[in-house]
Amino acid sequence: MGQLVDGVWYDAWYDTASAGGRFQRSVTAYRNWITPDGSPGPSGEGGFAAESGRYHLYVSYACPWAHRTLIYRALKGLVPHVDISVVHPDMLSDGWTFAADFPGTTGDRLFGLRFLRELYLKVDPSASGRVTVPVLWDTARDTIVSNESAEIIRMFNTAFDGITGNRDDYCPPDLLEQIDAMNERIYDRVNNGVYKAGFATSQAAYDEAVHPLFETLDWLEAHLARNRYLCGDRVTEADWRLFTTMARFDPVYHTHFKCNRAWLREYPNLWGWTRALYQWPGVAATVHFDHIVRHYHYSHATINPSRIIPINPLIDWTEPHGRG
Ligand SMILES: N[C@@H](CCC(=O)N[C@@H](CS)C(=O)NCC(=O)O)C(=O)O
Repeated sequence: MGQLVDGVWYDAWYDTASAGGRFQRSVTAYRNWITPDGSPGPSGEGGFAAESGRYHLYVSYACPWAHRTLIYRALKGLVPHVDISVVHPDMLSDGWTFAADFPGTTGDRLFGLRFLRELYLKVDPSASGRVTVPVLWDTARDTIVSNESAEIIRMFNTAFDGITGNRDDYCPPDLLEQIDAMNERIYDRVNNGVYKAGFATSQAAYDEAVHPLFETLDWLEAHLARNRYLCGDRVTEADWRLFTTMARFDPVYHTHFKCNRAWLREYPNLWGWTRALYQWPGVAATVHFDHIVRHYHYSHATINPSRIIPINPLIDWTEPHGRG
């Protein structure tokens, strides 16, 4: 775990002391968009036209943000068009690496690099900042298109439709406002809320994160009693964004991140909804519990210095979800 400062790698854990024990997620650096014709998207610059085989996605199977992009790659028929490299689940003093001695890892399939940071340094030899997954790489311009999962899934939703013929829309214009509002509520309190609770190094910071997290899970439980999906009767982006956090809840966040007022499986509606999404065609193959459980427990030495990987509850993900 570390970061780049003027092109040099420093091995250091998150600095929470300067913020009263609070974990503060840093701002994403690359914000360009792939579009059907290469015109610029809502941020960044243009020149990234959708083409089969041109883009490469760097992911960790453990990471909930990278997981969103893998789900969209599966749902939108992008598997034959956007190839992937999968990092090793252990994120230690060198950050994410391309070591390939864990099942499912691929090494760096484009350049044979050893460390993910070397990819960032290819774009800017004096780069500063965190080296995160996912990274969407452009093999034509040899640069990073985006390392912001929220935006990668928005572009995957439509940019390649002319190539794949897949017009499934998880962000339909009539629901956009509702989806954005749902995302905002859930990002801060749940997706990032579990991290804020888990990485907190003061009681106050933990309390500030964990109560809103469970208030939101309670609210979601009631909401899903009345609604099949988060924004009504259609699966939307809001569902996929929440799903990757819920899939990790009982195996990791409950115990490792101290989000333990309740288990996900104690919420009948939320747990049924999570299973319904897990059982959605193509999704189960994107979920790799071995990477998930290994990554968090082995990498976060400040939380789990013994690096013991816990036994974990036996969870039946294939149990019928009963949600119609
Ligand atoms: N804003 C980014 C966040 C990605 C992110 O934080 N990824 C984590 C893995 S779960 C990471 O690579 N962390 C490495 C670090 O912070 O040094 C996104 O959603 O794409």
